[in-house]
Amino acid sequence: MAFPTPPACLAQRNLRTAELSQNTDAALLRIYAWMHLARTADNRILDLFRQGLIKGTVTGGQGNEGLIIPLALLADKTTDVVSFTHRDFGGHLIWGGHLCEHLNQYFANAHSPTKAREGNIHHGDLANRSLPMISHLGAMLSNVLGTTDSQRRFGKKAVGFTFFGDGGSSTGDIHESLNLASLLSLPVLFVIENNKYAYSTPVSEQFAPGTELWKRASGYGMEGFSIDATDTEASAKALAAAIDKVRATSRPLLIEAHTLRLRGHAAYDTGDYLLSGESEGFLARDPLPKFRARLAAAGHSPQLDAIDAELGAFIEACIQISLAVPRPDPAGMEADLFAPDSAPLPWKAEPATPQHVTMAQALGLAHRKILAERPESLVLGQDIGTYGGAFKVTEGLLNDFGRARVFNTPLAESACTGYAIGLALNGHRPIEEFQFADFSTEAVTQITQNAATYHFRSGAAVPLVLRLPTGGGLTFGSFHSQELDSFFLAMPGIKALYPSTPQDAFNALLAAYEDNNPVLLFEHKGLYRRGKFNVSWDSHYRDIWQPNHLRTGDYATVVTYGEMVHLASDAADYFAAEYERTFDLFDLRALAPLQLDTIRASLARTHRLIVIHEGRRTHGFGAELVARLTEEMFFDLEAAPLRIASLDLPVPFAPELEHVFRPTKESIIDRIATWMG
Ligand SMILES: Cc1ncc(C[n+]2csc(CCOP(=O)(O)OP(=O)(O)O)c2C)c(N)n1
Ligand SMILES: [Mg+2]
Repeated sequence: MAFPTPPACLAQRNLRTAELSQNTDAALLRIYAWMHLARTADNRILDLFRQGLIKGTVTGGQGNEGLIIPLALLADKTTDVVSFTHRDFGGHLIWGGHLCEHLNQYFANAHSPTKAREGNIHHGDLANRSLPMISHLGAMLSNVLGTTDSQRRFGKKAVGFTFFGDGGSSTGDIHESLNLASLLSLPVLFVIENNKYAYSTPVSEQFAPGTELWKRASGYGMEGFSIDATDTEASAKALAAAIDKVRATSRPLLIEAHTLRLRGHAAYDTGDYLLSGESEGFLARDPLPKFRARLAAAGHSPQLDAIDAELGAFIEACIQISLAVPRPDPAGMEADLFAPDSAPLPWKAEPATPQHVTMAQALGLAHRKILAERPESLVLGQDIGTYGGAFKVTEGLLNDFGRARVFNTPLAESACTGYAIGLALNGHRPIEEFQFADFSTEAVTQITQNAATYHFRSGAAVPLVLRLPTGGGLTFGSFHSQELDSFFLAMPGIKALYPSTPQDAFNALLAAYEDNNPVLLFEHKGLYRRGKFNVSWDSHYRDIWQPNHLRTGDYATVVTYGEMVHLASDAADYFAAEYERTFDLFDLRALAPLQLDTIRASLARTHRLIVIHEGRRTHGFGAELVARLTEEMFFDLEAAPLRIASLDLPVPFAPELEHVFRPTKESIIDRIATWMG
């Protein structure tokens, strides 16, 4: 069914700064119309929730319109970047789309912009750089930084808009993002929506008495000020000047907007915790009636009445249309987890002659090739510039490709990963090095909840390579030695490669780079300098997504990856020599998605399975491999599968302890010999 035609008062979604002084009343009436739309729609959404027609919960923006409506009207929707919060429904309405489309999101029906995979206000408009929110407060700030930077790199004079509440102001991501924006000099307007409460927690329990959040700006080297967002006209003028300034200076700016949350935290909130008279005080400051009274006093009552009537009828008509849309179809959910495979990039057949290199150098070569041939590529990470990275993988790249494309990041894994996600959403393809895989736990939300879920919930691709120097055996202790493969891959939406040779590492970086999804590249630190081998252009580089059948044998099928490939290979030599028993040996290479066809075929022949990995045993990657292969191959198996892994402990420091902690050639031989009986 066709969408109802919006009334004329909604015809314009833009407001220029000059209009506020030269054509003030028309500008203010435009603001009023969108405020009234947002308020009425928010109220109706609450009704529909209470009638059971909307599920989950709804968090209204009632009281926040004096901020979000002028801001969204003033933004340049053809260039700017935004990520609205749960109080910003009015912003969504202005940024793009028809009210029916937004209602479809709330009804979670077949036409929902998130395909009903996300609820209430968790949608965006990626074609127009409105980045959808995830629930995790603070997580979207860095995404806005990345997409805004990407816009600037493409020559667009964009401004980024990002929001957080008085509660969200306490999260680490907020601090990391403010610092990062200032450091990189990004044109981002940070807006604090201070409505005095975070759910039931008052600001007095959020930060120390006397704290004024906007004053934090100076600590980050940026300008900041506060506004009273219940005074819509003043708020519009202050926002207009701020946006112009950010656009012109390319410096970030922090505004603390004193705003209101008139309907409590969410639909179910009883507001019992409010102090006596507080609620009445909020209502007395409600921006909408105040603004209406100001316009009525200027003689605009007839227009205001007409706007109210037209919008009321429009909203009801839209609700009826959206209510009639069918329920969503579960078909296609699994296929949508990952962005579809991309065509191979037109790589040059270089290096044509083999280079005799270590794995670290092979990865360096792959970076060099990508930076030389792919203008959208960027390399970032701690100490990866002049220093060349903790493992010297990126050595020389800064010198050859410049600081704009190869740059150090501050010690802020979460915001830097969020920033990389933002870059990836807008046509850049970042490769981010974590100094040690262990530090990626600082970015777990960005990796597993944000990047990994993006395609499923929005249809947008996040082509992002996260390089993780991994593994133990080097006396680095608990926090520089871990295998985090099964930790991350317990979450859906992430691909992962784990090469064991220099050529595979070279191929893996190219394959990961051209994939349209977040790809974890596990690089075992013990392999970085385990001898030099020939590496050259390999047109079959995408085979890295398949297991490599390294040895043929008939006694058992051994599945392993990473450094363990070499230990397993040595063990296989031993068994061939001492026991005259041979193994089919597979280097898995791709941990996600799993490709097990050749391994199943092998098992059908050998009837015995051995899985070896360096990660811990319990909930380790082997648990999944053994479970899956046993489920599928149970009647082919002649013995219980053997799982060889590290102990269920933190990685111990001293060599004598670490030697016992993780599999060694000797312990692998012992375990297999015992298992063979
Ligand atoms: C990191 C994180 N922790 C907890 C929550 C649960 N939660 C959702 S909204 C909210 C309160 C947020 O308060 P504030 O930032 O002031 O925004 P407001 O809702 O007042 O606009 C909380 C605790 C969350 N979404 N994210
Ligand atoms: Mg709040």
